[in-house]
Amino acid sequence: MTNPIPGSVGRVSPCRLVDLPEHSDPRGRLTVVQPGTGIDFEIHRAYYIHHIPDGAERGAHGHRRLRQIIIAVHGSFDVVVDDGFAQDKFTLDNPSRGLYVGPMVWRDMINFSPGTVGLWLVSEPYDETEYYRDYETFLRDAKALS
Ligand code: T46
Repeated sequence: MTNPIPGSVGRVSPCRLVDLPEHSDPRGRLTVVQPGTGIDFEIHRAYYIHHIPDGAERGAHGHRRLRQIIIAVHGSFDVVVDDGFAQDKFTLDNPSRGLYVGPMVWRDMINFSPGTVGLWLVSEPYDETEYYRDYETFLRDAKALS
């Protein structure tokens, strides 16, 4: 499951962890997400997941164009990424560190800790036709890219 070359998954644009600027003072910590600070796309939509039942898993899809930063704002979960050639698993457990996932990457979100809130900041408006929901179709198109 673990890829020997970190960040090598993602043939169009590799997946990577992004450290987000954090401002800490006696009142707590404030984290900033802004294009230019490790994020190379304009944010056109945000959504978050919460009240996740024990054992639930999300994802099982890929995107044709969408780029995204995934942040565990509270709690933790794992993101398994797969570009049709290699897989890797990233654990998100720090609200000041996001995971960039680019286009043509299949992803699964698993191992949610109780009370997790996950935030997605993405490059495109919602468009169901932009999703791959069938792994075999994703694999066929991903392999055609090489
Ligand atoms: C992802 C994971 C974590 C909308 O109407 N607008 C939206 O922007 C989104 C993201 C979803 N929806 C509707 C479509 C479905 O009726 O919300 C419902 C659940 O969405 P979906 O089945 O796509 O849920 P997941 O877990 O498969 O995936 C969603 C995101 O689509 C996906 O990009 O990373 O949450």
